[in-house]
Amino acid sequence: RVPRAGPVNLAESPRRTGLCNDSSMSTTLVRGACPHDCPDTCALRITVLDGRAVKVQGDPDHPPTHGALCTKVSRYAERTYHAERVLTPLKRVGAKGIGSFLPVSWDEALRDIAGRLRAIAARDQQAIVPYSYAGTMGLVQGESMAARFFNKLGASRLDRTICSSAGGEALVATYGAKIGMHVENYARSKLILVRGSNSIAPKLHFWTFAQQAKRNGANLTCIDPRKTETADKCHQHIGLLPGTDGALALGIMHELIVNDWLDHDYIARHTEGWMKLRERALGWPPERASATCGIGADEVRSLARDYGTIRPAAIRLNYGMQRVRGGGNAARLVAILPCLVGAWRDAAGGMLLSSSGWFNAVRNDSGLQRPDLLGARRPRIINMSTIGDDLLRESDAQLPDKARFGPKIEALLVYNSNPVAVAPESPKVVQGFKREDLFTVVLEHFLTDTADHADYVLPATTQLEHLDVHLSYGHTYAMMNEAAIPPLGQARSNAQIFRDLARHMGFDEPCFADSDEALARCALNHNVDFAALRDRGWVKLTLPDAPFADGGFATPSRKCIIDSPQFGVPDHVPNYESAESSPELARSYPLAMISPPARNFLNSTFVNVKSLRDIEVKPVLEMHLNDALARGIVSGQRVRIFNQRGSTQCTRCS
Ligand SMILES: Nc1nc2c(c(=O)[nH]1)N[C@H]1C(S)=C(S)[C@@H](COP(=O)(O)OP(=O)(O)OC[C@H]3O[C@@H](n4cnc5c(=O)[nH]c(N)nc54)[C@H](O)[C@@H]3O)O[C@H]1N2
Ligand SMILES: Nc1nc2c(c(=O)[nH]1)N[C@H]1C(S)=C(S)[C@@H](COP(=O)(O)OP(=O)(O)OC[C@H]3O[C@@H](n4cnc5c(=O)[nH]c(N)nc54)[C@H](O)[C@@H]3O)O[C@H]1N2
Ligand SMILES: [Mo]
Repeated sequence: RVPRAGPVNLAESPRRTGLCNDSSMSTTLVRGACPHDCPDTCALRITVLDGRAVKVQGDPDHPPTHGALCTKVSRYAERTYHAERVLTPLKRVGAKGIGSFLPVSWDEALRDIAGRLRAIAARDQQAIVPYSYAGTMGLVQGESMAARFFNKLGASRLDRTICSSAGGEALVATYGAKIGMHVENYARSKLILVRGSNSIAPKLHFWTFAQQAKRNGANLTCIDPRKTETADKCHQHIGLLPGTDGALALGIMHELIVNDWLDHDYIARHTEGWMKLRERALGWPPERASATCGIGADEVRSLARDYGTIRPAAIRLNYGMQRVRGGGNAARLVAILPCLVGAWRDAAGGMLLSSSGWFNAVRNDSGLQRPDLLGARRPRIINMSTIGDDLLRESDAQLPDKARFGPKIEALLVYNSNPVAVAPESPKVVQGFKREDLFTVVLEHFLTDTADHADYVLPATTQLEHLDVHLSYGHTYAMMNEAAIPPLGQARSNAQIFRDLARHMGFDEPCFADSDEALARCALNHNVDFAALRDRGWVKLTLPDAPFADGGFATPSRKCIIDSPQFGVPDHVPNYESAESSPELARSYPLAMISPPARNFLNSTFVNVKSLRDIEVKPVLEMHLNDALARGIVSGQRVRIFNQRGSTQCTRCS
């Protein structure tokens, strides 16, 4: 008999059901999915002992997860049972921002919130704004009941632009959708260019495949301004200046043309508009690319030689490189490269930025989100990245139609996001959230910087406490997340909270009564067998191994679009405030700064988990030794990082 508190032998537990009971050990093994904003979307196995989740592990049977989790998510139970969890509805008693609240009943909170929203909606529904992102990427606890609620209400819509819009648009313009290689196939590549992606830190699962390839003799090159942990483990590191990936791609194209390393047959049959780009690329000899990118001309030449001659050649692109002014153009140029050399002919060749578009065939967004509830109304769209400015805007009804913002924002409902910590131009965001005439409701696990500014904080369940269905932007499996434990305290799932709010608002369409399970069943169409998904925990999409070996992109012509009707031929577009675009400013502020994610946090999530905080210790600045010496800055010294727009403080690490 296994001791009750002892380790659970996963290998001996039944695997075939979503919920596996083994009463002799009083343990349950539950299938889950990692909810976080990361391409890996791991399959989880949660061990529940006497009703308490004691262990969160990676599922060894799910190929992309292969039994491994990142440090953060392996501590997910520590986060769920954290002493600071918000477990009752809270009502503000002090000034906005200080986080002073008193517990209230659900009934009181819901009645009061519904009353406030009804009063605002009676003036203008668009004065109410939802604010959400990818705190959970679940289809049920993301935009399901919440979307129905806001559609019925006629609230402003939110454009969710904070992370990946430029790269996503680039893929859609080039391939017709956000589609790419199967991540597993990198294991068989012979050349891998890791571009704008610190693969070891945020998404260790791609890295496992890259390492397999490396053991089989593949050449790994990291293209990143920073010498990351990933760069250290690649054969080559190309340390280009931030925002110059487009110039590097053009320089590579130049070399592919003059050395005739092009796949003319693939270009002729599967691309549109190459001749125009060819002409542009001929203006980018390695010397010009090297001057723009701040690297050696030889580096451009040897990179082009590798890319033009080694097969299979794969590119792993990530969102790090598209958060600059020319990011969309650069992502398009990189996405065109595999078509020029015919890399797509191999299953282990091509590129991957996002795989989320493969799921377009199985999603049922209109059934889940019910845009029909809007009727003929077309509410304005608020860009989540400008929320600071927008919260500070007055109504401008006197302006001509086109310039109009519409009604002043009077209410914000925040879920799955922490805008006060993550939205750009924080001082404005904070000032906006502090407005006494703004009514703010935050659905949260913790008193985040945003929750501190709320009128009501509503306790939300974590991934261990609710049911959900997940897709991925890094692999091609649909995933199931079963509730492993009952909700803690008075926590309710996001979907439940919006269901309750809908009832209090008097929304009586039957769709507002759908349970979380009904929403999960509705999220995917008949192309996914829900019973199989539940049974196994995941279902792999049926896709060809080498999806574009013979063209077949998702564009109307089935070709890769180089000359886009909407955007023309892609070009290198210099970054704002770079030496190229504003030499004056660049003289005053000659250093470029980028802020990649912390390895042990997930954006602002997990920052309060002590074991992870202990690893991160404090925010650090990494800088080149020469730049530090020139300024007399030594290791461990506190430094101020500033430009004309703001400043922050960090400790310089070695
Ligand atoms: N541990 C951890 N993992 C995470 C996250 C986290 O916060 N922590 N966040 C998650 C989220 S939301 C996202 S979007 C992804 C982000 O993960 P990625 O998409 O990989 O993006 P970043 O980590 O922001 O940047 C990756 C690398 O891009 C480099 N980079 C910056 N600018 C440029 C450039 O102009 N050109 C090139 N070539 N490289 C550049 C940075 O130095 C960095 O090493 O990670 C997810 N995973
Ligand atoms: N300072 C800073 N700013 C950033 C980034 C950064 O790393 N640092 N990263 C940038 C990027 S790439 C992105 S994608 C965005 C990310 O911005 P956000 O999507 O806002 O990400 P997080 O900061 O992780 O905040 C997510 C919040 O959702 C909550 N949450 C998680 N699950 C649930 C749930 O089931 N229900 C409810 N109600 N809440 C839940 C978490 O507790 C957390 O507070 O930020 C961008 N801005
Ligand atoms: Mo992100």
